[in-house]
Amino acid sequence: MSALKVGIIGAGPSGLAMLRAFESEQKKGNPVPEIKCYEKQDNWGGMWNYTWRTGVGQYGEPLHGSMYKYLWSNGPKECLEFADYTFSEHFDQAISSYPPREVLFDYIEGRIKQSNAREYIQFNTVARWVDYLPESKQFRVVFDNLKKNETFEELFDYLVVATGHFSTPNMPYFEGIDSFPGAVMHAHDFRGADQFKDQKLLLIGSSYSAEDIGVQCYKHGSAGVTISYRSNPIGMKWPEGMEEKPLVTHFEGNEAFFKDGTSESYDAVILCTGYQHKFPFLPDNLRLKTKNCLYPDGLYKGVVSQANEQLLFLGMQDQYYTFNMFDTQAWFVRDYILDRIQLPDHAERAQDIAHWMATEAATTTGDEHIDFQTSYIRDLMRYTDYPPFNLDQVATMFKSWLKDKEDNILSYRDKVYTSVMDNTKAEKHHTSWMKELDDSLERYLGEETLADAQAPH
Ligand code: FAD
Ligand code: NA7
Repeated sequence: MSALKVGIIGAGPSGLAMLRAFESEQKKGNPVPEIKCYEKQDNWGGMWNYTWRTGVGQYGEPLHGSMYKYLWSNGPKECLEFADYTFSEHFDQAISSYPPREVLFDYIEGRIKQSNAREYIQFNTVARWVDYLPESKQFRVVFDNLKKNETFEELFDYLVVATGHFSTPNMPYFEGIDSFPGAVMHAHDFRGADQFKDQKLLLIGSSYSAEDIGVQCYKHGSAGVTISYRSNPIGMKWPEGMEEKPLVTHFEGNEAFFKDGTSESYDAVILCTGYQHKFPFLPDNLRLKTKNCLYPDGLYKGVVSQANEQLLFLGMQDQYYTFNMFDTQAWFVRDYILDRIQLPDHAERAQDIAHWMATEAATTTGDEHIDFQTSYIRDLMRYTDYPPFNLDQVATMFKSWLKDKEDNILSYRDKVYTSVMDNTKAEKHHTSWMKELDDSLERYLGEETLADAQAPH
């Protein structure tokens, strides 16, 4: 066993889940393969590792981070909780259900810090190119040590791609946008609402980014927020100052024209038009080619590549579930690599994938999407010893979260839920979300309540 070499690309929540899965096996005294993880940023945490930079990083590499200031969890933390490391264990106190970014980063880090995982990770190192060598049945991966400006090669029997898929913007063109006089950016480059105070904003797209960036900008004092949708409006009860319009047809100067024949002028445009699954380090025949969906084509059990069964992908689905889904995937991949899970043949795997994809295609509502991803995780969990948890209860919380948002998009983050891992009931945050302008860990865990902060609304 010790001869097997496993390479992991990316040390975000998915890559760290992979390290944790092997560590849990090691702790039982069982042999594990030789593991190496490579991360292009200078720290772990993936998206949760906030950066002020946009465009390129310190070493000229396309920047991974799409995270922004004042981001508070957009779903209840009880739905993403690790089954083997609870929020109560980490914080030693009950906290609210929708913590800010820094608090979630602290939680992610808390679990992995319990191990010596850092020793397995080479930071500031980007995967540049992968070849499969059929003679030795290994992957040859070329890495770039960004700090040293040096390339090097490694061979692996299994390659785990955990590079995320909310990093490379999807940037559609709208006629006239080239002459728009104000700021035009993609959500990937949005770093917080500050610069948009007193500005009239146009957001294009109607999913999580548009909803969350729109509400954040409203909260932090933008003069108005219009969300322009292509297929369907988000459909919340927006407060005065926020509205939805059908898709932009074109721009003339600072004026945007919409499909319904109306037009309006704006100070800035933010494209919340989603991301591309992008794997520039993989040759065409090994690339995962998919849109953002709950069951990408070509991945058996959502993780094993049909193109090469030694190639594994983590976290490539659109996500209701996050951290605990990455865990269940990582545990599955671990047991597959350890030869405890046998794959059916290629055709049977294709059939299984087709079945899941057809089931997803028949879903339309948010509740159905949640049920679908719940079934997916339940299916994965049958195979491994990842600590079982009450998935039905998590699905119920997700559905209730959808309803909370519909009821009031500005106050849903004040709701509290109960952990299915250890029954801890969340505490209300000391300040309502709309009034809380400080998202630091220190302020969040502190007890004092500032006199109603000077929120603009
Ligand atoms: P990532 O977190 O993206 O990590 C991938 C890692 O791979 C990165 O560290 C990256 O640097 C590294 N990498 C990429 N390419 C290479 C390469 N070639 N070589 C070496 N390393 C590489 N989820 C929630 O549960 N709750 C939320 O509130 C929430 N909010 C979000 C807000 C935003 C703005 C975004 C973009 C996502 C949000 N998510 C949220 C989803 C988030 O993507 C997941 O929580 C999680 O970060 C995914 O983990 P991952 O490890 O799969 O990918
Ligand atoms: P999503 O959830 O993939 O959504 C992308 C949105 O962009 C969706 O509403 C699309 O509309 C819209 N889109 C895509 N292309 C276009 C064009 N050409 N014109 C107009 N609108 C377009 O990405 P998000 O960034 O919202 O969320 C990703 C993650 O980031 C998520 O996990 C969050 O937690 C943060 P469609 O409905 O397809 O017509």
